[in-house]
Amino acid sequence: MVKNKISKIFHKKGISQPETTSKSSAKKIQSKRSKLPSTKKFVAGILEGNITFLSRAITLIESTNLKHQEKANTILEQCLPYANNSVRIGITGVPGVGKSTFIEAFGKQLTGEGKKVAVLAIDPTSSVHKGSILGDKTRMEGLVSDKNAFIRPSPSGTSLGGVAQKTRESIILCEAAGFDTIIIETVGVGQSETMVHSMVDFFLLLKIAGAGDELQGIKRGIIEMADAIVINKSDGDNIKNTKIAKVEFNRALHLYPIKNSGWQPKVVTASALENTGIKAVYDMIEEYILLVKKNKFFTHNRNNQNTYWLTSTIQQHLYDSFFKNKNMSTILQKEIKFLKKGQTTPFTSAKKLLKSYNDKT
Ligand SMILES: Nc1nc2c(ncn2[C@@H]2O[C@H](COP(=O)(O)OP(=O)(O)O)[C@@H](O)[C@H]2O)c(=O)[nH]1
Ligand SMILES: [Mg+2]
Repeated sequence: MVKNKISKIFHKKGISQPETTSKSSAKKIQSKRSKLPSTKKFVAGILEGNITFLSRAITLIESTNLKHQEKANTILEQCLPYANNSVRIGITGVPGVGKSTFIEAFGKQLTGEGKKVAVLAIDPTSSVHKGSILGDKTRMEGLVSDKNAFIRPSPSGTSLGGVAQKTRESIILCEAAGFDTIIIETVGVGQSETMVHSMVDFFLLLKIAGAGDELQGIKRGIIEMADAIVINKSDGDNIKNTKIAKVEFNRALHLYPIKNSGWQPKVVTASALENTGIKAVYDMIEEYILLVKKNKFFTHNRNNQNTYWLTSTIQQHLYDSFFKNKNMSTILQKEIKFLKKGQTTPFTSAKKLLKSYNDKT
């Protein structure tokens, strides 16, 4: 209504738009905003657990601006000695399974136990479905307003690999800021579960019963990765179905050999909406952490994950540097032609291309 009134005024000739903020003060605000605090201030702020500094540092990590990235790297390096002291939990499941509702209930359980929780999301579709973040925040209302919780949606418009790196770096900052429980949420799209699995200590798969997906549509690899399956929406008429699903999933889990962690994956039923089974999930993860700290798998796994990220980053870099190189792509096209004519073999061509790449770099 108000908007209409204003626009009528604007349409009358001779009446100019009233200035709501003076130009000079707007400039002042802008320059203040664009002026970044010093790295020292950033690090001190993060170590004090200051959420504003933490958020801004994560924004630097996500930035495509080279100067920002450099600053982010220095901040990261200085925060690293204070990181690592947390339990990292990955949560995955198809859209609608109840991840956001579950994280709200589970997060409240954690803060209720005196923990500090950071929730980071990896959503390769987030650039397309920006609206979902809004929906998520309303389902995590309690957690959003909890001072011991920090929620950060996935950066959009980046490749999955890019998001993964940024998320791993954000984990370090959250830990340095004193968050002792890090939840990484991902929607079951593409390779995102594998990504999340390779950066967490405990991997939790959310499912629902009665959707027929206990028998079909399950990506085999995901069940294999799971340390626990939570059958959500175990409430109302659905309780009976979830009990049946529990038996089926238990049977499925027992088909796999025991994990390197020494942990036998478990199936739990829960209702995120009615807050049942949430404490059981909490206790189960505590039990798991006790076990893997005792048998040293915890550290072993994190070391393996670090090595994996080191080598996979190099792989990605080499791949890009080769395939995005114009010279190489010209020679590659030529070799493909020879290959089609039967004048060379893939291996001879590959050797030739690699030699030419190595000679030039
Ligand atoms: N009955 C029931 N509904 C739930 C439960 N958890 C979530 N839902 C509902 O399922 C829908 C999807 O939940 P949401 O948390 O957004 O799922 P997400 O897409 O996996 O994040 C919402 O309408 C929720 O209210 C539950 O435990 N029981
Ligand atoms: Mg959600």
